[in-house]
Amino acid sequence: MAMLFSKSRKLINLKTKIGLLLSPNMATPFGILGLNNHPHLASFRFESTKAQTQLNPMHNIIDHHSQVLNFPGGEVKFTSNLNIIPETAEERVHCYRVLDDDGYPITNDFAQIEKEVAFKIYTDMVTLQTMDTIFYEAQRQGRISFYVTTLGEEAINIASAAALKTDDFIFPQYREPGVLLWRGFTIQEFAHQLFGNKNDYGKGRQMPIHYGSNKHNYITVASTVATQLPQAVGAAYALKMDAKNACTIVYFGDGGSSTGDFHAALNFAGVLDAPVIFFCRNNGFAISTPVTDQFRSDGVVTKGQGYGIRSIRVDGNDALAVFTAVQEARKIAVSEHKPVLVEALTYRAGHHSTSDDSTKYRPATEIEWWRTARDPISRFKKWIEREGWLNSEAESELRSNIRKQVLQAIQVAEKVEKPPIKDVFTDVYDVPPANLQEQETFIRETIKRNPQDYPTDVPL
Ligand SMILES: Cc1ncc(C[n+]2csc(CCOP(=O)(O)OP(=O)(O)O)c2C)c(N)n1
Repeated sequence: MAMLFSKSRKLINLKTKIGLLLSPNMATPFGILGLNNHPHLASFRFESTKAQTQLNPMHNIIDHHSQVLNFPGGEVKFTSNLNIIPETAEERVHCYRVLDDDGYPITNDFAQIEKEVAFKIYTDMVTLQTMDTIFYEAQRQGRISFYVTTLGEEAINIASAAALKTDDFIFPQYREPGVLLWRGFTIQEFAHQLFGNKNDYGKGRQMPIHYGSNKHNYITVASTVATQLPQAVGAAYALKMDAKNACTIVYFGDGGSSTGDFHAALNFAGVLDAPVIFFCRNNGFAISTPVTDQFRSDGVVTKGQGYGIRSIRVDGNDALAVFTAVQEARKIAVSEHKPVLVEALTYRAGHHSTSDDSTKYRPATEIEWWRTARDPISRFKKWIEREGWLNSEAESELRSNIRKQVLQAIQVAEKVEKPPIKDVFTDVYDVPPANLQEQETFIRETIKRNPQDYPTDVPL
């Protein structure tokens, strides 16, 4: 107690000395010392109510040049209000939507969309959903080793892809195969990758769902969370340097926004004016971590301003809203060379992956509600039906057609030979270094000694 008392006495003495030595708002080696801002020091100067009512901070700022701090990056106004900025705004950032839950437009303020584009958005969302259902089952039957569904995020995948141009580069996380589907990657190509056969462009060296396509400007999935964010900024900067009429888009989850890569990427993009769209799929969970344990901010959208980046929050289960927002973001990125942050609010309606059981950490009723009442596909379907662009006959034909294609693709991919063992050692070095050669010799000798432990369908 005594020690505390003597410390606070020292503090008071120090304040008094500073008060005598420095005039208000005088520069110190530690920055500008706003003594007027200090409640104790300010209060004895303006004791009367009259004096306080005469005190007009705006008057000081406008009339006295000394009340403005000419700081690198721009002028900063001084204030005598000791105002600690609250942690969040009074109201959460609003969420832009076009269609209500019943598929009725609530506004005319959305991008006009051609019948063919709308129909393709619907077809591709249904294709994605069908692929997810059947490939997920194939994993459960032990035919593929792993799978990740996009259930509930079909509108995000397809409508965002529809708003881009083919020259734009895609930097996916792993829950955006729909963007690749939109660009023409076939169901068969997806199946080859999942089965890791010799037609897989990754030559079976990656886990299932790590798709990539040179042809479609789709950078290969890397499952290290958020690693794609700084890469997308670098690529966007290169596009700007080369005066290309294109941007990059990078997808990531709410979990990804907690990484250092996210913050570094936003800062670089803001400073370099890189034409990149940051697309956050805020689906409520990072595996079992809910957003309430992920950040204290109002989601991810508010982080854009912290880096000087424009941002919008959008209903991720509303295909028209996602399409409109990304189209607008692309305009800004390409014509103004500015990054934009889009936060799409959605819900991961499936498990995180085939290695997860999400009913262990969230109620089954909640999952069911999002799957039914907030399903993005049925909402969009109601809208295109009312537009007269889809009827129930076309719908059931479409669904059975896609189902057949996915089943057929599995049968084909399953029979295709696996890539040869030599492919494990190629494509990184022009001439394999000694250690790789040594490892190749070692594995070949081991297989020879223990053939029964190695798959027979991998050519040596
Ligand atoms: C750097 C890194 N840390 C941890 C993991 C393990 N991991 C894989 S997915 C995932 C959750 C990511 O959640 P989010 O970014 O919200 O995306 P979502 O799966 O919800 O789409 C984690 C922690 C990883 N792959 N990479």
